[in-house]
Parts: sequence; C-alpha cells; structure tokens
Amino acid sequence: MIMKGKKGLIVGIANNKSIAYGIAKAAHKEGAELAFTYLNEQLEKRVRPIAKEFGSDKVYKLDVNSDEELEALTKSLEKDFGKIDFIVHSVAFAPRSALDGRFIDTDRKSFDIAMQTSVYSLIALCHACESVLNDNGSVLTLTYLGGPKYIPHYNVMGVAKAALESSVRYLAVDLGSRGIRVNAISAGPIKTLAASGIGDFRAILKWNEINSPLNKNVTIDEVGNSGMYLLSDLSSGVTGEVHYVDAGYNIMGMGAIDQDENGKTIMKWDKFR
Ligand code: 0WD
Repeated sequence: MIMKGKKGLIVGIANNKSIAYGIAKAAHKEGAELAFTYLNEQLEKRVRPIAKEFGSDKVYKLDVNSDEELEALTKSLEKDFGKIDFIVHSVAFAPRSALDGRFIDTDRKSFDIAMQTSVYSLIALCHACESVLNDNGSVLTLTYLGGPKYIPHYNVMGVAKAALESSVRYLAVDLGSRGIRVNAISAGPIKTLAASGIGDFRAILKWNEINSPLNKNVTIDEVGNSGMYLLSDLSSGVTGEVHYVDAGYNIMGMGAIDQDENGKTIMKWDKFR
C-alpha cells in the first residue's frame, strides 16, 4: 500500500473510461484517500458514484477555466479534507473543428480555448492549490506524443501538449524548493470521451498497436499503475519528467517490419490493410 496515509485530488474524470479514473482506481487500491472534481451537472451524475466507489464523499464542482471555482475548491478542500499530498490533472479540450483539417487553419479562438483549458489549467491548479499541498507532494498531468511529434489530426492539441510539457518543467522548479514534484505521463492512445474528438482515432489505435514494441495499446489501468510510481515517494528523486506509458511506441524510428507468407519482407502495417 504505497499510497497509505496520502490524500489526493483527482481532476478530469468524465466517466469510468477516463484515464483519471484508472489513476484514481490504482491510488485507491494503494490506500490513498481521494477527492474529486466534476466539470458540470451532467458529469456530476457520473463522478459522484465513482467517488463513492472509491470510498469518498469529497466531490467538488470545478471548471478549470474559472478562477472563482478554483478559489472555492481550495477553500472547501482545506475545510473538509485537509491538506493534500498529490494532484492529478487530467484535463484537455479543443473545439472539434480544430482537431480536423489543416493545422494552418486553426483560428485564434480555438487556439485560446485549447491553451487555456489544456495548459493554463495546470498552472492555475498548481497556483490555487499551492497552499493546500503538503511539502514533498506530487503533481501529475497527462500528455501525448502529439506534443513533441506530428500526429495526424492532433493539430492545436499537439501545440498545447508541447506547452504543457514545458510548463511541467517550469512548475517543477518553482515547487521544487518545497520538495513538491511535477511530472507528466505521456500515455499511448486510449479510447475515451476526449479521444473520440480526434479524427481517424481507430486508425491511430491500430497503428500504435502494430508498431509498438509490445504490440498492443495501453489501458487506463496501466497508466494508473505507472501513475502510482510518480505520485508516491518511490519517485522522490524524479521531477520535471515526461514518462511514456505507450507500450514503447515513442522509441520507434520506423514502422515495424514483418514477413509475408512467402518470406518476403513487408511493413507490418501491410498485413492489416
Ligand atoms: O488517447 C488518449 N485518450 C490520451 C489522452 C492519450 C494521451 C493523453 N491523454 C490526455 C488528454 O489529452 C487529457 O489531458 O489525458 C487527459 C485525460 O483525457 P481522457 O481521459 O482521454 O479523456 P476524458 O475521459 O474525456 O477526460 C477529460 C476530461 C473531460 O471530459 P470531456 O470529455 O467532458 O471533455 O477533462 C475534463 C472533463 O471532465 N474537462 C474539464 N474539467 C474541468 N474544467 C474541463 C474544464 N474546463 N474541460 C474538460
């Protein structure tokens, strides 16, 4: 029980397919006490039963774009949950229209929305929670390979993830003097509500499965288990990192090679066409 005695805040559960749900599940299994947030009333109906599943009645409304709600959250947290040891930030959004077509056509408003919700939200959350976070705490966010590399359709969200990964490094320095660590997990593609907004997502999943060293896609449980390392004291010497949990896909410089029935060398992808 590596999280026994630790309290944490989980931001970004939409349903039980969410990556944040996988992390909450693993944290609960390892003995952590959890508090949750929901974006709106529609999602509250999903998040409350999930909190209950993990033995918690600490559920708060939070739109990460609202300074008022961030302030209210920290006040409520301190009052009825006390100081916390970790935060999971698992939030991203871009208008669907910006996740298709040419990146060059990204309009100013979509760019702002994507950056505010997917990047500034981490900074704002850390700033708001600074006073309720215990020394030697841990902050974890979720990113994707579309930040450092080109991924079809990821567009403005790729730029947002690059900025998020950079923010992780700057926040790691600011909070490092109190022993608070800030890291990201770069997860492989997983079918969630947010992912359904990305064009050709099924093809992306298949491509990753075929071309990753482990020949599979990762699950939210695998991301959750890896998250336990970064949230727990096991990683007390690790901060500012982007840790890949993607079945190894990011190490590949070229798609995997295979052989057809005649022993001829082909791209593994060709077998699935
Ligand atoms: O393939 C994937 N699914 C990957 C996701 C691969 C690598 C990284 N990620 C990242 C996402 O970019 C995101 O940062 O993981 C994080 C979590 O995404 P998810 O678990 O894939 O998606 P989902 O279950 O939809 O949870 C994201 C939630 C929102 O869901 P919806 O679908 O309603 O947008 O983020 C929350 C919301 O619950 N959210 C907000 N929370 C507070 N304030 C806001 C907001 N303004 N906007 C979205």
